[in-house]
Parts: sequence; C-alpha cells; structure tokens
Amino acid sequence: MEAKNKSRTATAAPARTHDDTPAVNGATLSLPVRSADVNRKTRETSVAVGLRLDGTGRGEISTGVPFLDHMLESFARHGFFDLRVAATGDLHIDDHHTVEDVGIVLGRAFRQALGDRSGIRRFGSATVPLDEALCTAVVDISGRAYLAYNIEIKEERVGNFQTILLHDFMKALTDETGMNLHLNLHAGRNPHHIVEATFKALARAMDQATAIEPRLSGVLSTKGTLS
Ligand SMILES: [Mn+2]
Repeated sequence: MEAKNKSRTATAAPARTHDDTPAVNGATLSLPVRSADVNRKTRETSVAVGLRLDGTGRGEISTGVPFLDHMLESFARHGFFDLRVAATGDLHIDDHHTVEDVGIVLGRAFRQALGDRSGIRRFGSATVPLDEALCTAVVDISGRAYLAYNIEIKEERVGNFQTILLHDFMKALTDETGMNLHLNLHAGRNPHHIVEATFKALARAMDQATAIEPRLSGVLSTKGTLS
C-alpha cells in the first residue's frame, strides 16, 4: 500500500513540466486575478473604486452624477471590466471635482491592477458609432501619460452634465493610468451620442490593450520596462 502511494507520487511529480500555472482540465491556464481597490478622500470628494480587468462587464456605479454613472456602466460593459464606483462629492458647487476625481481614482485602479504591465498587449484601438456620432480611441498603456483630445462638442451640456468635463475626466484617467490616449471624433451632432461613443471606444480599446498576450513573456518593450 505504502509502496503504491510512493510510486504514484514519483510518477505524478514530473508531469508538471513548467512553472506554477498548472493546466485546469488540461486546457485553461489559471492566471492571477488582476484587480485593484483604491480609495481617495479629499475635502472635496470621497471616491472608492473596485476594478477587475478580466471581468464580465458588470458595473455597480454610484457617483451622484447620473450621466457619469450611465457612461461608466457603458464603459464596464463594453470593456468587459467588473467595475464598482462609489463617490460622494461637493455637487452643490458643481460636478467638476467629482467627475475629475473619479477619473483619478479609476486611473489609479488601472495602474495598480496592471502591476508592472508584464504580459499585456499594450496597444488597443476601436472606432465606435452611435447613430450619427463616430469616435476613435487609440491607447498605448506605455507608462507615459499623454492625452490627445480631439473632440469638439458644441453644446455646453447633456442634461445637467457639462460636456467640457469629458476632457477633464479623460485627462485625469490618462495621467493616473500612465497611458497614451488619442480620442478623435469623426462625426456627431447629439452630445449624448458623442460622449457615449467616446466611452464605448475607450472601453474597447482598453479591453484590447489590457488583455494578456499569451505569446509574450515579460513586458512588451525593447527597453524592458513599462513603469
Ligand atoms: Mn445613452
């Protein structure tokens, strides 16, 4: 009996050929959970973000700014991120602090969840229509922050939401994630459509760029680092 167990152990051990990612059912690699929880509290806002990169698109968003909630739910859904955002802010002044600070904390969550950025595809791009609106997002999660914002919206507001805050949100997100983001609007009349097409394009581009590239070991850079 004892000898039998011993021989089983002895033959089983060499079957694990490499590292610590054993095959599940002989097929799927078990990858580490890429997620982050980030909180930030200032005299103006309090923001908590939970992010899982390899999610299913579930959003639980409550920022006190309904239009931003709608945009972030769309972002989670189309990027297949699981995203929880809870924010309270000085909305009696205006939405500016809250929208910008949600961008900051979401960016920090991406940075934290990506770690040293090893294994990611790094680049992503998507062009998304919403009726007459058409927007392209191109992203390089390079560690270098740069936003090229080429979106012109004539209307000052969508409902109560100031359209200029889209720029502030994207700048905060870009800076804190440490990425290069180009946003180009090709067409659009309705400001709701323009902003929503922008978030959807961003979601799809970031889904690609944050995805794990199975052919890659280490970081996708000839420099050897993305941090
Ligand atoms: Mn909508």
